[in-house]
Amino acid sequence: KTRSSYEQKLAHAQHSVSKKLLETALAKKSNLIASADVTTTQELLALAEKVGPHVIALKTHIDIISDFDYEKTILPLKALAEKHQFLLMEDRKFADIGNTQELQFTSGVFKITDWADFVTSQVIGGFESLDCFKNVGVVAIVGMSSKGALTTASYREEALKVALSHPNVIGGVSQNQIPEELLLFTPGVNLADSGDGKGQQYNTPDHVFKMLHSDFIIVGRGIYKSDDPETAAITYKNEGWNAYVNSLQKNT
Ligand code: UP6
Repeated sequence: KTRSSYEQKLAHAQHSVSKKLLETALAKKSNLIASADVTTTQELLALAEKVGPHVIALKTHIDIISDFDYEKTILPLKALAEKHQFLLMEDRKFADIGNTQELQFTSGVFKITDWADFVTSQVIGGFESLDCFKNVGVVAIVGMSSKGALTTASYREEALKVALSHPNVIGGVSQNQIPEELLLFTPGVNLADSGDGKGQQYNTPDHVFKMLHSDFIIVGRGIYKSDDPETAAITYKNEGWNAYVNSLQKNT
């Protein structure tokens, strides 16, 4: 089975965030999303500055930032995203009824709706639970990378039905192939480790582009825990891009 190129996906993309991601990937020759799982504003901004030129998006877990302050955390982060041309992906993994998700998305201290370009959401709450994410792209959690995850084949099949039919959804997180109409975001990527002793399971960029037809790789500790995060980001960017190009050539 063949995979589509970014150009082909761009030609069919409906959502503005899908287009922006694919255009950024082609412009930067990168399919790398760095996961900024750091716990202070200073570390977050320092990482964004270093890896920004090499990534298409920075993925946050904004609720782990101990000293979160909208003005001091988000405003400079947005400025760095503009400067280095990357998108902001908030990995909130919403998992509630629509009304609660809407409150979690728009209110509280994080006000995710004001700054995220796209967010992750479980689809366990059903189709209408995703209606509130009007001004962003949604990446549906279809399958998880951790050992023993309950995202079985039948769950994934139902999750994909919701993802494919909802206009706010741009793609899915999965460790399996998903339909071409969706962008595939794959976490659990690390060149050095096979796991973390806490259930995480890792694959290489080569594996995920060839076997899963991933579009974008998400790398956390492989980059931010490295002694030199910028060099690590460049390594993952180049590995990811070469793996993508090779996965296209397998078609011919
Ligand atoms: N993530 C996964 N697996 C999933 C979904 N999301 O690892 O199925 C997220 C984690 C973390 C990042 O919440 O932020 O991707 C992976 O980080 P790591 O590379 O340091 O393991």
